[in-house]
Amino acid sequence: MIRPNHARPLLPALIHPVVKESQMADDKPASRPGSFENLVSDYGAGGEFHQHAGDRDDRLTTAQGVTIADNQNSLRVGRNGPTALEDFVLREKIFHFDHERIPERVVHARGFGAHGLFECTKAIPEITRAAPFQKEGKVTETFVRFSTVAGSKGSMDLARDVRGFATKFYTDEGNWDLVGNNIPVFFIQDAIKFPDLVHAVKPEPDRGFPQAQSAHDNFWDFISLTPESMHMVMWQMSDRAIPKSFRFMEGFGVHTFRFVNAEGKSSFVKFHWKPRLGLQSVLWDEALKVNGADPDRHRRDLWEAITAGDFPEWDLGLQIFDEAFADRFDFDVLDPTKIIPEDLVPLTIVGTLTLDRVVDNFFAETEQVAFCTQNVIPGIDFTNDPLLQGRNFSYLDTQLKRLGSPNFTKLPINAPRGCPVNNFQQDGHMQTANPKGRVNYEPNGWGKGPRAHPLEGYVSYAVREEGEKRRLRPESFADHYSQARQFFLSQTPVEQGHIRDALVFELSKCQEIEIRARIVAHLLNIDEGLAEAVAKGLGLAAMPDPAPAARPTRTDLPPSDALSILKNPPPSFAGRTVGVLVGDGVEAGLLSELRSILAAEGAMVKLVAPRIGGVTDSAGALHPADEKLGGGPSVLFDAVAVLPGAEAVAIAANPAAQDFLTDAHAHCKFIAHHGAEALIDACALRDKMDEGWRALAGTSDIDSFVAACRSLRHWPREQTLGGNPP
Ligand code: HDD
Repeated sequence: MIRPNHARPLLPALIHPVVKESQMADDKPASRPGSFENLVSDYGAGGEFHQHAGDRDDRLTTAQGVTIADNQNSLRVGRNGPTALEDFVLREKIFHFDHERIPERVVHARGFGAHGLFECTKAIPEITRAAPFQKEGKVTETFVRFSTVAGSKGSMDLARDVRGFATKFYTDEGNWDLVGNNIPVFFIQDAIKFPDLVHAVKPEPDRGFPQAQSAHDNFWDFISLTPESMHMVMWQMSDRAIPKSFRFMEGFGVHTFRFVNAEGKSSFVKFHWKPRLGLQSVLWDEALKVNGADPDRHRRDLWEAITAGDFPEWDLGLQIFDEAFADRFDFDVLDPTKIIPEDLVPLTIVGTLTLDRVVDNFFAETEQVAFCTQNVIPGIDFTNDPLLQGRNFSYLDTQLKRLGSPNFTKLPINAPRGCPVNNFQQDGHMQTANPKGRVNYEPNGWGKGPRAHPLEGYVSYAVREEGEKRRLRPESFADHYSQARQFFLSQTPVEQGHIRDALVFELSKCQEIEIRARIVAHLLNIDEGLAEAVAKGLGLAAMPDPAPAARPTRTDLPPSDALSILKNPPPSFAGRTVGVLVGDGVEAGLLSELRSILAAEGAMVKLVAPRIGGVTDSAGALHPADEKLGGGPSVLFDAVAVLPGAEAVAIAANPAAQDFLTDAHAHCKFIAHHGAEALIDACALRDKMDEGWRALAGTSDIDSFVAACRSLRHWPREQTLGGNPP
């Protein structure tokens, strides 16, 4: 229903009262909306300020709704006199500004969120009564927030770090939060160690640095004394910790959860998000450079993809198993430092998540969204994973600190949708509900208000528990090395090399030789070859003894292809971008063919040119540039093409162009070129042009270039580049 009096006001637009008649806005010549004249502050001859008057709905007001006459000058006594304390417009504005900040998240401070939909593609009512999985085609609204863990809100996106992947499902039976990461295991087995882990990775307390980095003494000191972290460390040192963007990474619920069906029967479940675009990471040298060129790389990528209508999708895969499997599995399914290989329990795909809407306001949604692992719905239950049990306490607690009131659940981003919210929780800071009537307790004799519903309400799974109350870690959690080794051995040689290099890099930032040696001592329990290569890379004077292991015998587990990124190449080059370095006179036909073949693949072209205004092609058409040369280095693209046209000589002499090509080569990218001989020579790359380089003459060359790009990088080149010897 449209309320009366809501139409636009009929009053003529008011003219600013202090403006002299001769300076009234109406006297000015009409100017283009958005033009300089309309936007810039304007002073009258007497020094008074005026803005153009607008409709009533456009008027600037105080928080009390009072129209503001002048938003540029505070109320002053005399021409150069003091500011009056009674200036409520000034005071209110500054007061609110002074209180804009809320505490950033203690971990996962830097994040980026988007709205989406989860569609069930395979109903599993026999396994769980959870609402999103009851019917094929059922759609549930979601909000996802991706994040880095260690850095503060303003840190850079390409830190080497775990990524958060938190999903809020607004189901018709309440909100369910799946608060996961892009790595399926965790550093510690018990929540009591979490504050120490986080203190160790965050900037060191005396000096306040390093920011968003694990490469420092405190982190590796803690890790070296926490053998249970070894499996996670292998993942963290792998390319998983430097994803190309959020769109190209997996997500995991990490813990074993319970599903419970309508008959009260329970199964165990692990959650996996599988990106439809496949997995992709950057190289470490790229990460360092991307952080300089575009510290917002990941958030910009997601924003651009969604606003362009290229909605990223993830399939939700479940590993469902019962007590019998749990009993015969080599590890404890309650240990969050362990996976269950997909080869043992394959994924059942039950639905697809599509992120299709960016937020309207970053603070209101991405910052205020409050994920809590304890937010579960009927059909989903916890297990006794000691990390999960501790998380269930921590998240609710932290939201109160962060958002300042127990009423954070009423914020639109946190409020359930599609189901009623009825209870007698009342009052508190920033209460927005205004319940009517006398009844605020239950049970009551007035016959009013909501009552508990034993049949449809949430019922915890009636698991039998017994035992002595003790502080202990079960023996079944004791093997810290077998799965770390399995992960390492499941990687391709290229990926193994990256793990080695990452360890050498990180440990070389530790000033204490003792800490470096302790980590190498652990690596000896994982893979002797890796330990030796890292020791050599660090220049360790002597090989340490292997770290004393809680369980000395390591099991040799079969490698699992699902653990490698490179063994699971993307289905196509869709969603990727080719950076094309162009100059005036670029051959028109070639550029347009390249664009259309890439568009057919679902990929994009971005033009990098000496001038942001663009270049004129051989047919005289102007192509505005997406990036100015120097502002769009090749690290921002998945592959490059160099088509300098008539500007070949000038471009060859340009250091930014040389970096563009040299880096593309060093990062094993596919490189298409036409008329770029001068630049190739300036970079001394002529002798190094391998299969990854493609000369473009006609359409068939472009086809084969795009086909090659599907494998994302020409990895054999890496061996020819030097760097740390294996
Ligand atoms: Fe946590 C935030 C994921 C262990 C305590 N965590 C947070 C976020 C993600 C995770 C994705 C960001 C949510 C958002 O975007 O707002 N955390 C994990 C995973 C863990 C894990 C996958 C291990 C399996 N976390 C963990 C433990 C504790 C916490 C053991 C404490 C005992 N986590 C928090 C927190 C945060 C948080 C302090 C900070 C901000 C927030 O909760 O909302 O409560």
